Amino acid sequence: MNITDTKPIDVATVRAEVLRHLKYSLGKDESHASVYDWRMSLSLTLRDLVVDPWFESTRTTYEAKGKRVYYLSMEFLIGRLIEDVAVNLRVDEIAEEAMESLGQNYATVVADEPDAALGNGGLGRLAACFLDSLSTLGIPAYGYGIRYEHGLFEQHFEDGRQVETAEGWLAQRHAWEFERPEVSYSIGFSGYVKESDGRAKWHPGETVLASAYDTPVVGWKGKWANTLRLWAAKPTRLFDLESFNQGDYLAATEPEALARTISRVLYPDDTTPVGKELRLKQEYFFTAASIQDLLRRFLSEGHNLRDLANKVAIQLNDTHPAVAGAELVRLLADEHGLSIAEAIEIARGCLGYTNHTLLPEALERWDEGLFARVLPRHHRIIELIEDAHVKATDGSVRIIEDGSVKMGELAFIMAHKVNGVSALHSELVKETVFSDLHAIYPDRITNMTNGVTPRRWLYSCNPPLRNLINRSIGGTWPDDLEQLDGLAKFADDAGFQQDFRTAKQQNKDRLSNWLKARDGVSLDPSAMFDVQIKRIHEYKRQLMNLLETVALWNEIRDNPNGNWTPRIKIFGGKAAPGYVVAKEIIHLINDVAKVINKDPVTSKFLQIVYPENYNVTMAEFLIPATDLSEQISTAGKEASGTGNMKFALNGAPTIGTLDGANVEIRERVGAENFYLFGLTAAEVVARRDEHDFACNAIEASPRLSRVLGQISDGVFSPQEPKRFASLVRRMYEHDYFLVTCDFDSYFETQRQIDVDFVDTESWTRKSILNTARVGWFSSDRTISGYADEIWNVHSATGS
Ligand code: 26Q
Repeated sequence: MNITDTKPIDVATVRAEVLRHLKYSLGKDESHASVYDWRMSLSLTLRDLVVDPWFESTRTTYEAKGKRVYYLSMEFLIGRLIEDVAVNLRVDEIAEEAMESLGQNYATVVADEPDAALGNGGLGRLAACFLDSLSTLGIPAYGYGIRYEHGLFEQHFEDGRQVETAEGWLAQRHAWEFERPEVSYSIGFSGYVKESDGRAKWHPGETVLASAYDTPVVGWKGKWANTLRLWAAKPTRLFDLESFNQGDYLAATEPEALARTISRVLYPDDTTPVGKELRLKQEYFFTAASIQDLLRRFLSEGHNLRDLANKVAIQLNDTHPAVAGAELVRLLADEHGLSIAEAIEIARGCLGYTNHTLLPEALERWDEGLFARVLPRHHRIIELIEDAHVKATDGSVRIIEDGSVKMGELAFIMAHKVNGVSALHSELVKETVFSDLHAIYPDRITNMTNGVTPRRWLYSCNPPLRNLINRSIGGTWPDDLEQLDGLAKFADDAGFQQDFRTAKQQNKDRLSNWLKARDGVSLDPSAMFDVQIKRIHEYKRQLMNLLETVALWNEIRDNPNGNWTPRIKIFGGKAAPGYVVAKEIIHLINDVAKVINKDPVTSKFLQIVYPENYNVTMAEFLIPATDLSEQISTAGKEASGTGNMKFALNGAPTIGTLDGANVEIRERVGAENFYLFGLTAAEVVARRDEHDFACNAIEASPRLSRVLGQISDGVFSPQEPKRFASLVRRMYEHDYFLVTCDFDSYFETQRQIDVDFVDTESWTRKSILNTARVGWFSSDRTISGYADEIWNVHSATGS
């Protein structure tokens, strides 16, 4: 069913519905309505439009009794929803007209919506793209996660240093969700296990309720809508009346406070696990609620548990929900009486595990004592899973080792398929982190290269380019992105080139206006916009980008009358609050920006901009406006990257290493349209073994030596000259990510880009070919791959 086909909606209807919601849902009179009231009314109007396709999808799925996908993820980094929903329902222009006819500026209303920032970065954003694609493809699916009261922290700079404040998206009403007070499960922790008649029973010492909140997720053209079900933690007993009556008012609210803590806040650490009890409780909380929920649905359809794997596909987004394996075994064996061996087999048939990192320090491990205390039954079950595995494989690989429970091994052993997220990464998964398990199960590891949704990351964030593409190849590309290939034939067409440049310029102007209004900074819209936006991490090498910026500054100062290509270096990204080195890098970027931006000698040619609080919404402004995409991680460290795909799709060539999905992007756009530099993954490994590799590299590069000297002498921190001395010392002594080794080749590649960028025709050609040739990186393609190869599920709409 296609809502826009069956129920044509016009401006007058939307207008009337917005007014109805304003009055009856918000209780506001038009004359007193705030932007918030208008935004809520519009959101509720759009939400109404999703309900019919949502019901229809749910009904179809129940009637078919087919297989469903359950995507378990600690993170869903969604961003704003108004435009997303309006675009998917094809009512974006109608909604805009309706709001304008009510005297409301549509852009202002849209901008009032806070980002739903229930994720840290790539992994969470990937989950959001997958939800969009699952609905677009009409695959019956649920996303399961946590309804955090506070999403990812907000970042501010104080004297150049990152300061975090709590995010508060739920302080306002969340317009898109439906509360389901009747859907709740009791989730236990700690306590003890009692065995009788050969059957174990866990008696938790503490329980909380997991209470469901559903958000419909509508796909392209409103043909199908799935559900994102997020769990909020609530107390099983609201209030301790006894304490209250005894006058201890604080103790009376204690059960409530304790329970709610579990869904209070998103852990802001990407890539370095924290090992904290609360995090373990969060993981188990949402995993157990989700598994109970899907089992209830399965059993309500009258199936036999032995058929579970024919009806249920559970995908684990990294190891964060890996306890699902043990929980499923516990329910099947302890609650439903299956044998442990049978339970393990059935669970494995359902489970798939996606790995997102090779960084050894990022692989989740739990202290065994902590784990056994919080989840005593699961601890025992994991031992049984390990026994079975060891017996079957005369195994060298353990799940519990040296006092820790290794979640990667648990996820691997309990999954029928394990996937990496780019071709290179999947090979490295086989060769490094899981080489032993790969030798035992050579068919288990597979690759599913990431993708991004073209609806949000081209259609909706880039209207000028979207319109140009529609005029050139028609409007059916958003759900068949490889049609963009049809643009390649215009790559040398002068008229098309001019239109392509105009679109880019409009996006650059839009970004400039947005930043001017937000932060008061002015950008020269004719300069090259050179952009690196992602979490701040040493392996992503924002530091190398900055060192190159300083080197360029030096060079311009040495030759101020040179023919320099004006550039604006734009950085965006947050550091984990406890990641000291990442925070030093932020401080250094801001300090260097302060000095360089006020240098009258170089200001025509070079500017650094680092807007605070990078998020999904900022990405939607930045990416379409970008001329050059920075994807410069140390080879072998970035599992995939997804920003790299978004930039290429929006016509920005990449400067990048042979890392993650860069490899596949380059293969597709062509080597001549991708600026490659740096060591390969194999060379990186070899170079690290060379004695004094960093000192040697620095010594061999006068440019780099000079820059490091300036930083450690306090040129950029005159009020505290030694501020960055230790950061620089680290470069010499412990340059684990090989900034020093790749610096020269990075610098030289950038100078080639200076030359190429001003050859307007040839640069435009490269840009066009980037857009034309990256259609394969649609998350629709990725999800089709999971559906065929891992989940064995089919579209219910024939998409
Ligand atoms: C773990 C334990 C405790 C607290 C936090 C965490 C945690 C949270 C988030 C660990 C890792 C993450 C996020 C990882 C992540 O975003 N990885 C990225 O995943 C993308 C999607 O596959 C890839 O494109 C990126 O290359 C990868 O870095």
